[in-house]
Amino acid sequence: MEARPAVDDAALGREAWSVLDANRTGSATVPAPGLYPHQWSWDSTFIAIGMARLDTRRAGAELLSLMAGQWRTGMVPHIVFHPAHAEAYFPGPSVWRSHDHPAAPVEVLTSGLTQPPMHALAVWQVWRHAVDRDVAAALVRRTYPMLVAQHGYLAGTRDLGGAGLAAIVHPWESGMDDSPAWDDSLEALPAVRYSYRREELPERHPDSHHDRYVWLALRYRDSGYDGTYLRLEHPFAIEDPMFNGIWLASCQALAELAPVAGDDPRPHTEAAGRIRAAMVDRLWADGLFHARDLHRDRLIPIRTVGGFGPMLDPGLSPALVDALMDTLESPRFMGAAGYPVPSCEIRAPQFDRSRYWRGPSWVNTNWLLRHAAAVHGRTELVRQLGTSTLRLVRQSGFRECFDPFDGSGRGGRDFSWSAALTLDLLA
Ligand code: 2M8
Repeated sequence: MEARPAVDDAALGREAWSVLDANRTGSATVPAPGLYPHQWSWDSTFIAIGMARLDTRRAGAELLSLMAGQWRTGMVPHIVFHPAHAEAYFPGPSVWRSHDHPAAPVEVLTSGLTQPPMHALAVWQVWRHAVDRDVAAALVRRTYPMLVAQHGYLAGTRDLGGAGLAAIVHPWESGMDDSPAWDDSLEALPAVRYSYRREELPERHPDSHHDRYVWLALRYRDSGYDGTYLRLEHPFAIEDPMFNGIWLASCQALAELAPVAGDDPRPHTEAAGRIRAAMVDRLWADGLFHARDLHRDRLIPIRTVGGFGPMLDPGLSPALVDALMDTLESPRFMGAAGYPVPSCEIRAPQFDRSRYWRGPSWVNTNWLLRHAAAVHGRTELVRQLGTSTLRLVRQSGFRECFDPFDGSGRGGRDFSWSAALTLDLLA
């Protein structure tokens, strides 16, 4: 494992901030230099949460730059492209062709998929921790209608199962693209092969899966990004507990923000209640939440870190929180990992300690679980997740993800959300 000289909190904070400065392109921050040269949706929400501890204006600019990519349908795209690096990442704007779509923004090029709806939760965090209250209040008033539109899109177009949950229509929408949770659903798709240069691909995707990712994206694009097509024809539709747990937490955050924006909080609290009831009814089994494949109408058996997403909900019953805590602390997850929280159950045959969302620990999911633990007053878990996440970045730097046994870094270096959330953890 790489050895790093010991750094105190102040020096670690300075290092984190300099990573964010280096990854800045105009008002946005890219996830990592080279590897991801555009603005990614949930990355920027975590980046804004960290930045808010020191610079309210910059945190707000990060979110507003992202929301400039919002479609008139309310959909917030998973990538807002940086024009100077247009085709430096595959698939780039020439694949998504957002400029051909009447609902897409004219000024910026975007992808046609979305990502976990962290946005209202991020605005609320910025509001709670802002160093400049006036700037934060202005940000809340400006973004509130955008966030309401985003939630309306999820509740309408994305309720493909008709039960009140939002479905993801592509693994990229989960934010955990190569998670073993999607393996069977992907393998049920036709075997396809595309002719892009293989060396352009990120190392984490077995080729056959990446071809299917592209195939799914092209099918959706060729439908005109059409909601009816998603309901009737699109072959990948999954109710994911992390995506929906984050959405629920964002509904609660919107209820907190509503009075600041001069609006009624009740519809957001009611929406949260509906999502909670649907998740408990449809996604709970064996001490954890599971993803549901809508085409096969069955729960996906593998346990992943995504199954803890609904713990972000302050209204989740104490009995379910206790059961989730047991699973989290068991040898399937934290009990057998030196550095929590592995992205996939350690005992699963698909677990791979070095491959992205198939095993490694991530700063953003650690932050989410720490936030969930705080919501439920589990102070020992809050302390443990905070300390072990800081230990990871102190030892291995602001890497994209980490080996859950020895803490060594994996994936990109100088990764923005690892740096930004370090600032939040140090605060
Ligand atoms: C990874 O996803 C992108 C596709 O969106 C990729 O694999 O190229 C994921 O880790 C995702 O969660 C993250 O937002 C993105 C950028 O950091 O990279």
